[in-house]
Amino acid sequence: MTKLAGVRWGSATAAYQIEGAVTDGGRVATIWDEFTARPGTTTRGDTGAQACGAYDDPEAMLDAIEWLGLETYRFSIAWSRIITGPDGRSNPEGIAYYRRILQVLRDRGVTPTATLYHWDLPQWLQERGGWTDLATTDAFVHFANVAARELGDLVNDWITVNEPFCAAFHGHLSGLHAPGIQDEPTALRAALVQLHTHGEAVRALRAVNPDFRIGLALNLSDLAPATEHPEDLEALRRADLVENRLFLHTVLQGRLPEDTAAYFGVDVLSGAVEGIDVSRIAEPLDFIGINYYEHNVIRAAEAGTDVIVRGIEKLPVPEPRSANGVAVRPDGFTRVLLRVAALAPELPIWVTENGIGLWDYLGPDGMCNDVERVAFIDGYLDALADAIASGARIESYYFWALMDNFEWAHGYQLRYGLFYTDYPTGRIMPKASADRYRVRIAEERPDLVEIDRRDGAAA
Ligand code: IFM
Repeated sequence: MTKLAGVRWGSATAAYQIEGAVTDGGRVATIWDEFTARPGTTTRGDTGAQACGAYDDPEAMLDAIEWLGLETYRFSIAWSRIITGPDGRSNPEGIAYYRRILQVLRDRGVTPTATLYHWDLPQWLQERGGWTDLATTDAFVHFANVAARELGDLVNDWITVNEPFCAAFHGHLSGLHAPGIQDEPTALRAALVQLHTHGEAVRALRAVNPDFRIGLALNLSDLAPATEHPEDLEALRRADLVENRLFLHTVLQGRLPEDTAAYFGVDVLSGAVEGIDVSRIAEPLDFIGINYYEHNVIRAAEAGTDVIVRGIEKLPVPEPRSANGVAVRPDGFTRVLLRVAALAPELPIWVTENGIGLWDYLGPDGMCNDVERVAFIDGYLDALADAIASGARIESYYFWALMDNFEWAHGYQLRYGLFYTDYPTGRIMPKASADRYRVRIAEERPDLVEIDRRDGAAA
């Protein structure tokens, strides 16, 4: 038995990042269509209008999943393709698209995990208040119901919301993400309305089918203080509140961290929780999804430079790091997983995302030799094994991403894929990291991928 025995192997994508065809098939506009149309919001003015073309032609993507030997594939269902407006009418074309994908996955023995909210709020809901308005919860519950009824015979595993921290604080405070608002009370409200929506959606999904497995995906950071001085420790506590505890503790314990009111202010907090029963957010889950990317060293700074947390500075991280300056710290991954395991020892953990952004390119031989991502895979799988050895109940691991795609404000420049996407043609081809991930899967599960014993490579 290997140190990673029992883990299900997967990879992930999200609708707006891969589908394109934003005006086709009855899809309605989302906040990302509106945001990316504003000048200066994304690198080079990139938008998701074309992305990887996975709406028009999902075949190459489905073949890539099979070639890697994945047991499970995480994707997201575009709300805007399923529900077309305030009257709640569903769209048969959108439903048929996801049924087609799910049927192919089933035929090929791949278990799907469907994310319901991966940041693509329909624009008509934004115009009515978006994530600050509890009517958005009702609309989401309706969407979840329709998705569960129409697709639930083909998908059993559901993620309600993906990274509510980013949607709340990048969408409504730093303004780096759609809808591009910059206001702290609005951001806190958006965080709590999403968490409340998550709780309501779990109940709605269970009412459709009590056998569904349901969780959410939280991005958590590993944080360390720059020094042991009280000011730095206090700065660390603030960063940990906003980036981690506000989400993790509320979802698992049904109460806000004690320092929430002190940080945001009593009045702001009472506005943010209006109409929300926080205790109902902690609906029992079948798994908790963790997206791990960030390790940061935090220092107190009067004129803080962080775009989200007041009075802190994140120190530049040493090499190795990603192209966008994120630390490569597998030990941080182990720590985050063990932290979650300590809070909820019985709850299975699914690593719903883990990956690295690089400026990948094709060499003269037409291959993408992404050696940093190859090393990343080995380092982070070792870190996963360490977490398991120390008692974390890890059930699944999804590499982000299956293929290069629209990386939000970074557009198409920053690449995360195991497969290289040639955007002009829509072709995808395996990078060195795809070979490596495939070999690692084959080593763990020879029944999924055949290894050519002559050279150690997957056949
Ligand atoms: O591409 C994103 C994804 O949509 C959410 N998690 C982080 C990824 C890399 O930035």
